[in-house]
Amino acid sequence: MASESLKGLSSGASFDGSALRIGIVHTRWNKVVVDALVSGAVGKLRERGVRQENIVVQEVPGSYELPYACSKCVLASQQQASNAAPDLMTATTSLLSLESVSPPPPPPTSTSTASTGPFDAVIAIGVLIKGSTMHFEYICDATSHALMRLQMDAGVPVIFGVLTCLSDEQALQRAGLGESEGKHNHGEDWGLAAVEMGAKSRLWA
Ligand code: DLZ
Repeated sequence: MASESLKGLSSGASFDGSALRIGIVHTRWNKVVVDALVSGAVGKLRERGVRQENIVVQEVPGSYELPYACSKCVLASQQQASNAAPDLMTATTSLLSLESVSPPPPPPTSTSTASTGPFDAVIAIGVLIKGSTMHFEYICDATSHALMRLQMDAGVPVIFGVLTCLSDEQALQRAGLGESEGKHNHGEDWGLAAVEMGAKSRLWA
């Protein structure tokens, strides 16, 4: 297996996440693995200074739903920033919950810690495991293309946190679980990638 430096993962630069707002959308499918990946991502976000209230986590059924949900999160946060939409994307309300939309929420108080504003990056996290039909290929293809299209169209970095595995063992290993010696939690890489891309996209604005 290639070393971290050969793969380009290790870098001297460390980016400051203290001003960033990051969305995470994850699946319920393959929950054990997904939970470990989400923890890995959140851990690195926090390590790089992203404030807890600036990390917004949303859940969807499966990977096929990730592009739509990420798109809604990105758009809602951008509209909210321009005061054109109700406050759907704070850390304490759920975008996908009708209760957060109607009745209207009370005005924010000075003690509220919920953050608002556009996301600097969104991480889409899911785990696809190949079965005996073509389902896997279709979902991998559709999901990866739609997530790429989203970041190009919305101008917001979308981190591809979708494992496309040929076995349960591969999935466990890539979430830092199981017995394998080479195990590594890829969620950590996605957290770091989100901070780097979020910081860079501010510089490039
Ligand atoms: C249906 C399905 C299957 C068979 N496998 C997975 C999987 O391994 N990982 C995953 O994230 N989702 C899977 N799904 C669910 C689909 O992504 C999607 O939720 C449903 O087809 C409903 O649109």
